[in-house]
Amino acid sequence: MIKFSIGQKLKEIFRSNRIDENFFESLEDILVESDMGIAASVSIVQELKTEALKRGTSDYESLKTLLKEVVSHRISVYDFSIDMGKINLILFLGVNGVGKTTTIAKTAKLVQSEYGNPGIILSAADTFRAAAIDQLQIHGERLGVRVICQEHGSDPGAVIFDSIESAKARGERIILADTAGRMHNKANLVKELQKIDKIIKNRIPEDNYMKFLVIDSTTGQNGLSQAEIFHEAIGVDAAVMAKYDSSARGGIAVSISGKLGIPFVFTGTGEKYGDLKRFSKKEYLDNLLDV
Ligand SMILES: Nc1nc2c(ncn2[C@@H]2O[C@H](COP(=O)(O)OP(=O)(O)OP(=O)(O)O)[C@@H](O)[C@H]2O)c(=O)[nH]1
Ligand SMILES: [Mg+2]
Repeated sequence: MIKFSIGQKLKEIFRSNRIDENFFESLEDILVESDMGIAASVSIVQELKTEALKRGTSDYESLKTLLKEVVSHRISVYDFSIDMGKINLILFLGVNGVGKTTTIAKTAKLVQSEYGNPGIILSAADTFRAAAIDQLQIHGERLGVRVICQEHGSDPGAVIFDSIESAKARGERIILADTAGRMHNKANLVKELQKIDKIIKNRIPEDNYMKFLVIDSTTGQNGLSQAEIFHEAIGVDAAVMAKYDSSARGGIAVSISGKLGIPFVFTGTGEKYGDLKRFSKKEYLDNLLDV
């Protein structure tokens, strides 16, 4: 796996430059290149400059540690837990292809390994894409969890409603709901999500309802505009950094968390069920900034 390493590049510019204006300019370019976005990169460099000057930082290791600190303030982490006394619903959001359905299956596996068997339902509320329901059913069979679905093209809100009623009737504790990443247009998608959100809000207490946005970490700054759209539409509680095993630059997390205040909950590191970890800020920063 070839990772984009800010640390490597930092070392290179550190060798050729003293810590001066040129150095900070080059650093800004590197941060932009890592997908942090221009606004975040400028403000990080500004803060680093001020702090470095104040502390009299002049060697590579101290500067890197300071950079880690400055970036760290811009990332928050979501503390995921399940309330075993009630029904919990996680709605998975994201544009098509980012890894929603796979992340749902992996989340089911993670919950099984951490909580035993709390009674999990996969809710096939992506009724837009023909194969989506089958895909979820296959995961359900493999993982030994129930899948609630209706026909392709049916009302996603009705699927969610059924899932909640069914979980209530059977005492199941966690509903992982898929959603369509694409509709005929953006306005339709937003309207549909708002409808689903209302149905859930009327039935599940706020603390037990989580909205996780899946971000494909290889898509770069596009991820920020996606986050803005979903966050504005229904509010996102946390984001999942999917496909982080590929040669993702990863700076997008700084952009999303820093600008929108959305914390990160999981990191997807492959296609197998076990390839989902709780997001670790330390690991993320080490990956991004160490050589
Ligand atoms: N390498 C890698 N591949 C992943 C990861 N997560 C998902 N994928 C792959 O990405 C592709 C798309 O994943 P899906 O889960 O179908 O994505 P989706 O968002 O549900 O897509 P739509 O239903 O079409 O909107 C699949 O081939 C997955 O195996 C990951 O963390 N790492
Ligand atoms: Mg899907």
